[in-house]
Amino acid sequence: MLTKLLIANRGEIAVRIIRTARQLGYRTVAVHSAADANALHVELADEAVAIGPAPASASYLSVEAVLEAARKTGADAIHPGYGFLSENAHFAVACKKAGLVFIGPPEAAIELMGSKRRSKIAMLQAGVPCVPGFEGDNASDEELRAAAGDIGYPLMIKASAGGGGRGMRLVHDQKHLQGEILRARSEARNAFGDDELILEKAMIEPRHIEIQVFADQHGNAVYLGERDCSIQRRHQKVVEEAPSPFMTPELRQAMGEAAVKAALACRYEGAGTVEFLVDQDRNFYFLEMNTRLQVEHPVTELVTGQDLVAWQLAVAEGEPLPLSQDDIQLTGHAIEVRLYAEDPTNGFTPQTGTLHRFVPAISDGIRIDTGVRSGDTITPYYDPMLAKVIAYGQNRNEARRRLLRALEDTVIFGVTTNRYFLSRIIADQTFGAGAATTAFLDQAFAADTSLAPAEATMTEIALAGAILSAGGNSAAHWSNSTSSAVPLSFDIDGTTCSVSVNRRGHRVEILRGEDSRSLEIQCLTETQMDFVANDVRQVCQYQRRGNQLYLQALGRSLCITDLSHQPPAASNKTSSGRLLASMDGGIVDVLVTAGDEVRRGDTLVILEAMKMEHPVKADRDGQVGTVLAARGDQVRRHQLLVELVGLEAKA
Ligand code: MV4
Repeated sequence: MLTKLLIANRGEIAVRIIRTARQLGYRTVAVHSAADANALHVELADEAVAIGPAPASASYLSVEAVLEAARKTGADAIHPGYGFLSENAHFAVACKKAGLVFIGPPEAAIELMGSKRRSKIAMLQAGVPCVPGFEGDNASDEELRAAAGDIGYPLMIKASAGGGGRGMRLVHDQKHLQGEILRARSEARNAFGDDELILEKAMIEPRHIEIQVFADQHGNAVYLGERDCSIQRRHQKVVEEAPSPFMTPELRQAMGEAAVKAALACRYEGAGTVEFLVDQDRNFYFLEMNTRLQVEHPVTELVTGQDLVAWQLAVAEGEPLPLSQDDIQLTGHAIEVRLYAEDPTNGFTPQTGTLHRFVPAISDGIRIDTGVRSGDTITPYYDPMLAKVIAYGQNRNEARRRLLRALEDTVIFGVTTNRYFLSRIIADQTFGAGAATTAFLDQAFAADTSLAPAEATMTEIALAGAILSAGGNSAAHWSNSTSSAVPLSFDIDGTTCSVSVNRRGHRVEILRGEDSRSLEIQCLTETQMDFVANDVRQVCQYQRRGNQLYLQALGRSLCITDLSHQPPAASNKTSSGRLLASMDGGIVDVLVTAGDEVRRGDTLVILEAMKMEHPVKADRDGQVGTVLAARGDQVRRHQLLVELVGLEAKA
């Protein structure tokens, strides 16, 4: 019986594996690079071992460092997750040599499926339909040219050692063949150290549908339905769903049985995914087999009700598969999107920075697998995936609706993400009709309007103006008295705005040139504003950090920089050290006691008035002398609440 599992991975998949392992009673060991010392997966594991510096090559990809961590902690099994060492046959062998159970298939299966040429030959022998092509052993340019004549055009040149779209070139006609062969060869040599090439008939606008298979150590193998992964960007899957909207029960059975044949043909054990291309006439062709648990496995878990990591551990323990083929039922629909720290408006470049606030929108039918939390630094060392947002529904539209809402409601402040791009895909009509093929993003998706939101609307500008004009200490500004117009200028996602803000009690009017908007502020806390605009009550989330305002409203996330150079509250006024109630109200909370050291800007007391919370902040550094307020007190305007001592208060 295995008792201690080392997870040789990071981020959301490490967190996810630890979650199941703990539920099943395993002790867990995390490994981490120097950059991940405070990462969530490290905190959740029972033990954690630093295995090297930030670069993956010196940490998560270091076989020696991972095995040393297993030895040090007495782990008896290693789960590789996906990526990193998960499909490295040498690593699987090294684990076994070290007396460790590798949670994955036998190295022979990893080895075979790592070669497009050899795996295709094995599949053809097993009776699995493959894309028509040529798989000569280390074929020369001449042999490839001769074979191309038989295949016809367009055709695909693929690196045998490639995968996931790497080392693949589409050739439209004979004229370009030789040049593309030379380029494919050198690309393969550089990327994989192996320049063997195969040829395939190119399928036009196929769907990418993959079958989840599982096999145990007793010769059993089953399929657990399919996942449609046709929406890809440069061979990166963007949206995955189960079941496929293109599937029929007959096709599912035929593809499932072919996938099981593939698994049995290579004496597979554990979780595997057989990828197929499916044409418009529902003919399907073997593409490749992934010998790991895939990123997108949660959609299968949701429609089958099975925990695939639990299955992996059961199979590794030598147990038979938990279910027979007849026991496996598909219910409902699940759709997953990958939330990335990348900027769709700038070539999807990876983004780094501090995730000031990250609040996943967990709700009915929503699962969010993440390895990050508020305050984390997003570094440039690893895949910039922040989370997978997976929605489940009784049908596809319910899943779609829930996913859209979850995307809009997830609070993300501090790092640019592809959230808006994702929500445009899920809202798109072609996607909604289940008609997206692998050509969708390139052809059917209006990139210009979908990569980034349009310019900030006047309502968003008004929200920003209302919050910024509340100033650092909103209490000092939200007075009942009529105040003069407050001029503000700020940058809102690249647009510079100059506005004037008129406040009268709850009501705020924001003027920008000829444009104006009125809002009624219903409730204002440090993180949320409830407001009424055009008689419609709404809510926005926000966070102020210095002159930055992060604002999330109406499903959009905005970053505003206050350019007003307003003198910070109380910076140039004499600081009395006597903190008064700015209006009649009730004391919600007192956060300090006599003797506490405080800094200027620290919130000492929360006052509630006009259904708004108003933090009463220290107007200078000092020590709390007397606290004259207590939670629940009703206080009058200008009543003394707290008196600071220490630094010489100016007269
Ligand atoms: C193909 C293909 C069409 N014809 N092979 C291989 C790796 C996988 N990620 C994509 N692969 C494809 N192989 C033949 N013979 C179409 C794909 C394909 C694809 C190709 C280009 C752009 C996006 C794509 C998305 C899914 C599948």
